[in-house]
Amino acid sequence: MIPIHYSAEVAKARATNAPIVALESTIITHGMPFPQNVETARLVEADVRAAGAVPATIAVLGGVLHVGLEADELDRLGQAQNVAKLSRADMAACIATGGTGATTVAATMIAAHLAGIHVFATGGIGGVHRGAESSFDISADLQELAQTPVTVVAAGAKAILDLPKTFEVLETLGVPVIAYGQDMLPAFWSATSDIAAPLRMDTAAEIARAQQTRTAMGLQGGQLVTNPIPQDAQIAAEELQPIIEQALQEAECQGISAKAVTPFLLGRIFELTEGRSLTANIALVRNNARLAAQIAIAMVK
Ligand code: PSU
Ligand code: MN
Repeated sequence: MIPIHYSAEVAKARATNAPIVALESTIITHGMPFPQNVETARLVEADVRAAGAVPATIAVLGGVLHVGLEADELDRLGQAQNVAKLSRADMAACIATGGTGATTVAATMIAAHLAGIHVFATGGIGGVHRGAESSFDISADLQELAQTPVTVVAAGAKAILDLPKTFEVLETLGVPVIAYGQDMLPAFWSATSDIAAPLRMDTAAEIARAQQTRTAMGLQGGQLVTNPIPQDAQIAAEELQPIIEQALQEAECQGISAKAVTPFLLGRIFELTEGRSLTANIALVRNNARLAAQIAIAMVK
């Protein structure tokens, strides 16, 4: 096993078998502007604590995998320039070469599993991009859900993606997609979509039991829990649609590709909505952190 550096709080939680919620760092470095990124990361950690669990924000700092960041480490990461965006393909190389990188959903799941953490909260997972039939751009997050046993709580897949194709691929990969408390899947900035949820669960205890049952059956992989953004924080899909179209067109004109696509789109949508997309994004991540804490608590019971 590679060495893992635990924050003081996470080390204590591990020693006492307290519930832990993993949190990713790409949302901090590539998903939100400074200073709202650091403020949000702190709020999300506080939400996990207030709900009775311990937050473990994950990143690679100077070649060392950190599970749980101290306050000063989080501050520095939130302001650092040129931080790598790490997924399954590049996390080991970053560690081996002494680099610093932020973990995406895929890389955070890998790290959480290495650290024995079963639940992880984020904003929205990556998925199948629009136009994937020619670009082949499908996030490594989807494959990770199929192989690593971590329950990921998100507000769905980001609405910049092709949502029907994203959920088709998840079904093909055998990933349980659970809507929390409603019949339809949420769509990140909007609480609902016109896609029926494959599974619905109304309690954290059921979600915890479902993951534990998969593991007991010897089934690989995690589950995606889609948690709708709170009603008062959502942005209507009809309102966002033209803005998403514009951002996508600009990305194409400017030749944005590979890892740069998602950060570019989120950044442009932030500008085009005059910050409202970020306000909604913050509300949904916090909401996901609270549900993830309840699931982590149910898992240790
Ligand atoms: N959730 C957010 N904002 C983000 C992300 C998630 O609210 O920026 C990040 C996650 O790290 C996710 C990544 O894994 O976006 C997807 O990137 P890509 O599409 O390149 O796989
Ligand atoms: Mn991609």
